[in-house]
Amino acid sequence: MDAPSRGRIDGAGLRVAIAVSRFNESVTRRLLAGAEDALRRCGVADEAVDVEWVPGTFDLPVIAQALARTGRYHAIVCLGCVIRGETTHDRYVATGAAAGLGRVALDAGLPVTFGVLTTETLAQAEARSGGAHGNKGEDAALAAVEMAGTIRRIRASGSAGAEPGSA
Ligand code: INI
Repeated sequence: MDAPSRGRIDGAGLRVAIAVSRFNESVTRRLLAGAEDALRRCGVADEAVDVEWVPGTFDLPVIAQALARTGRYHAIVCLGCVIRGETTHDRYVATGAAAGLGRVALDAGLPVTFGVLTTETLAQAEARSGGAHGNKGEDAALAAVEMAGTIRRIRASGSAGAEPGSA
């Protein structure tokens, strides 16, 4: 079954942090450009977006946590690129990042979105960072704005004393 369509995602008034990995920087710069462009198109002001670079994808969670703890942001977009190597190292990096970012999101009650590519080759990563398969940085930014709006709506209806089931 299809999910309800997103319609226009309104990011006006949101403050968003982007944490981005320097590892595989030729790809992550493209993810970052896609994310920044998507935020702008949603109406998030340029001055309401802060970018923090981290060494690699595995390092994203602790920086996302530090950003979350400032209380300044409605959402955090995390960008990285893990490409399969000769050993299993890449799997530990990607799995650790995914688990860590999920934990930060739940601990903080904030959207912490996963714009991390996990691919077999550089070509696959390029195809997903502004190529034939879109731009996963853009997708992560759109998800962050949508989620921030949903959380805002849920909290507002709660504080307005809505009856359960009345929405
Ligand atoms: N970091 C990445 O972002 N992508 C990779 O493909 C990668 N591999 O395969 O090694 C990678 N490693 C570095 C890692 O993210 C940390 O920066 C490092 O382990 C220090 O904590």
